[in-house]
Amino acid sequence: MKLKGSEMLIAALEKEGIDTVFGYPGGAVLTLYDSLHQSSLKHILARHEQGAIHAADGYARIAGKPGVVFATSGPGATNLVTGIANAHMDSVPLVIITGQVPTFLIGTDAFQEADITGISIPIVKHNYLVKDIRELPRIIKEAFHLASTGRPGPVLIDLPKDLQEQKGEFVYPEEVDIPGYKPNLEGHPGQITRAVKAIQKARSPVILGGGGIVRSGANSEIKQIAQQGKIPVILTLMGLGAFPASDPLYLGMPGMHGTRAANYALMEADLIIAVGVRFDDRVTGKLESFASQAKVIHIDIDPVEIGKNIVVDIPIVGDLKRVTKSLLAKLKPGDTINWIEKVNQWDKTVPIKESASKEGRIKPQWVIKKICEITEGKALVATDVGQHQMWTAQHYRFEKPRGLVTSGGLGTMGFGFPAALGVQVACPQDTVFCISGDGSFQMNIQELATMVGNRLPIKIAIMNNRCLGMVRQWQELFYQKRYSHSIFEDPPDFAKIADAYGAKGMKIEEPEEVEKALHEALQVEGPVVMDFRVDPWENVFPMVAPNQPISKFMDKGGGQ
Ligand SMILES: Cc1ncc(C[n+]2csc(CCOP(=O)(O)OP(=O)(O)O)c2C)c(N)n1
Repeated sequence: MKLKGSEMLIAALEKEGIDTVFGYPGGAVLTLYDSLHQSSLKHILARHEQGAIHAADGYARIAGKPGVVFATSGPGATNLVTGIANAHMDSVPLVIITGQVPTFLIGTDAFQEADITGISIPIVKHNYLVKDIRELPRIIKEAFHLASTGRPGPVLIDLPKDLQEQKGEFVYPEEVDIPGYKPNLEGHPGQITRAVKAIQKARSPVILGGGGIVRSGANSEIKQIAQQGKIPVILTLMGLGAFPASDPLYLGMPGMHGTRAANYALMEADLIIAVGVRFDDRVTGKLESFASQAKVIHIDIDPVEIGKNIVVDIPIVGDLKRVTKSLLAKLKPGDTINWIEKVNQWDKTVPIKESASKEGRIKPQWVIKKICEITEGKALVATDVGQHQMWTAQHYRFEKPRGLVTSGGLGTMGFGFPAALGVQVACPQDTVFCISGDGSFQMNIQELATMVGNRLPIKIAIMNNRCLGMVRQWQELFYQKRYSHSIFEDPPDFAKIADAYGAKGMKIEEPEEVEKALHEALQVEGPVVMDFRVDPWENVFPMVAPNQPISKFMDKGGGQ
């Protein structure tokens, strides 16, 4: 069958089971957009390419399949860069299609030409500049395979305008054959036996789980290992929900804003079973002091992660679900009674004592706790980046995987709201909350139009502290309260902005209004923007200063 390049692309997406794409048109993708007319694909028009890619990212994290993005050449493509890096850092499968200037103009500084394959090299799993129409079907097939297998990640296809027009034979390959790319799935049996022996021998083991558990769907295996071996579980930000927060074996999140139980347990453990984590500096604190007494078993699909930051005793490269299944088959209950008694004496949660500050201002942590209570923890939550993100991690109790969508590795302000759009598109029946800050929300506020236009009934809760809270906190703690450009002098009225876009806006200023407002927002069928005027001086505690041992907490009291 002879098809134009743009038609091939659409046909291939349909063959890959894609039903939704996120994007923004322009000169170099006019032909591609024209071909959408004859397709069954749903296209969500964002208001900025960054919004489109974060939405695709949120969609992919929740749907568990690749998100697809279209953008034009030049500024369209460069507007995607933050979103590509964000997906790369958090191992999110994306297939990104950018238009490029016609092949005969490439390299001439043509109008809207940007070398996006060059620019994106360090932040993609792979990228392609298509030069021959005969290669297009194979390239698309490979792109989907690469994005979604092994360690997932973003793959970019740059498709020149003339190739979108050019006709070629379309036969979509059934299989891929990429020399040098064969992710190891099973895990070495000898290493698995060694791991089982080490677990059996350990007296104070912990499981440190991350986003890899969610990506590979290994949560039930991890739960069985924990329960069978009587091993406490610690989850990083990316792993939250991969083990139920209500389980007595759960110790909380580790690291800079982790619980005492999680950090002390890591520092005193004799064995760390690290599953789908990458030992980020926000987790380890000062590396030389991190878990110095522990042997480490590290299971990950990506061999590059093993031994990258810490010395590993038993490395296992493989798909977590498969490896943990094999491990389980051999595991017997361990002797950890004394250890469990010990970890149970440490704080596993971050307590919240009051709903309001002395001045009667709303406490943001309390709002987040109420969102969790009122939705019975069942809402899907997307956050932005800053204090509100850490408070969400601490106070929303995630019971299931894929309940939290947050920018972990890159820490991208402006991610949360567009990501929530993608989450709601993937799960139209679910209640979706976007918990944002007044700084982050203003970074992609234009997506209010996308939300309203697509009738996405997202409930946005802005923890409005009239400042860049996390920056202000660091200036307070580490720069002797010299607040340099972190306080907003003239904050906008978010309720009025919501109203202007056609969403319901609410301003909540008194602590006693919080619960009523949340109930009211949940009664509204459409989208709601809740502007919670919270205490601007609230800090995220517990806290470990950067590059300090994670047992060295800054606060003395154990909570706010
Ligand atoms: C794109 C981007 N720019 C800058 C930063 C640095 N940064 C981290 S947290 C933060 C403040 C976030 O403020 P806000 O969204 O209001 O949330 P809050 O901390 O007040 O809860 C800043 C500026 C970032 N993470 N991302």
